[in-house]
Amino acid sequence: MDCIFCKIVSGEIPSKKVYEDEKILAFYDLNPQAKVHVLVIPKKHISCVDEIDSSNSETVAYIFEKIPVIAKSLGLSNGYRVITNCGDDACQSVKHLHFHVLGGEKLSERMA
Ligand code: DGP
Repeated sequence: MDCIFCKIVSGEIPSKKVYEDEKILAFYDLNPQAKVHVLVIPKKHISCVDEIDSSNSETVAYIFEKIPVIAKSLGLSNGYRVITNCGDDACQSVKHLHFHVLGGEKLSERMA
């Protein structure tokens, strides 16, 4: 499958990793939209939120257990935003489920 994030998981494309274990990977976004902007992804390909079901929701729950740990390690003690885009209307550009974790500064009140 021609998926950029699967290639980042395999190491074919380099990334600046902030957390990794057997199930998930977190790395800095190439085009940061906040002082701190990392992406948290499942290693196993899931295309977007639309594809979450009982076969993979455990991994998604695991990601949400790890996001606070990752945020703490990045020093985001004053809060952060978690965003996921799904499909064309949301401008999802990489079709591998990912959660943007944004912080390190006061973010806009607008989300869209
Ligand atoms: P989205 O629009 O929600 O699909 O966000 C995709 C994000 O992925 C976007 O903020 C830029 C980031 N991105 C795309 N290609 C790469 C890459 O090769 N490396 C890294 N680190 N980030 C990437």
